[in-house]
Amino acid sequence: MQLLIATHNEHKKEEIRQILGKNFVVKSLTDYGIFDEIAENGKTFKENAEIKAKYCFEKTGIPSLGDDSGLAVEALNGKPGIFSARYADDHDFVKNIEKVLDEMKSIENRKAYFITVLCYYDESGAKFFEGKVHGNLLTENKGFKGFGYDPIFVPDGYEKTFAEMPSEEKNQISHRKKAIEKFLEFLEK
Ligand code: ITT
Repeated sequence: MQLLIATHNEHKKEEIRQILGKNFVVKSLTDYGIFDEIAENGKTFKENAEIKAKYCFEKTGIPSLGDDSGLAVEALNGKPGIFSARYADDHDFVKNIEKVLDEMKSIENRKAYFITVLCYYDESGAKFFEGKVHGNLLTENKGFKGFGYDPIFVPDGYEKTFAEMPSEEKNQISHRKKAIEKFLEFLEK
């Protein structure tokens, strides 16, 4: 099956490609020469995932998968949430982590979760799939793999951050993996 991944984020695309496996021909926006900044002005992960997937399906006619994701920190009332990519500065992972750690200074409750909402869009319209992974935030960065907030997030049941795991390990337990599993179950029906 051919699938267009509606993202400009290469890390996300690569994780999605790895998780989907061999039965999918994964195309990126670059493959279709789409460099447009897609305005993510939704108020929820779901709305933003649909904006991306719908835009790409309407532009290409190829079934499209939008991924809107982020980190929700309990003590920060769910922030950075839908603003995860631009919490301190647009796609500046270093500054975004610094802001979260700064706001979490001297806060003992370190609970947080990653969430992905996928929107699959084809001629039948939109379908949604959600995945979450719970864990705790460190007080400083550990590890260099992955992207975004991976260096400060330790998933429950582990003693290392997502950024210390090989991609295969993160991709077996992540929010993205859980959402994609639900998408694959839907396709099998
Ligand atoms: P597209 O909109 O082009 O897909 P994006 O990076 O802007 O790319 P989002 O708006 O969904 O995507 O923002 C997601 C942000 O949440 C991302 O930039 C990271 O900061 C964070 N994030 C999402 N998934 C993550 C993961 O698996 N590990 C670490 N951080 C993640």
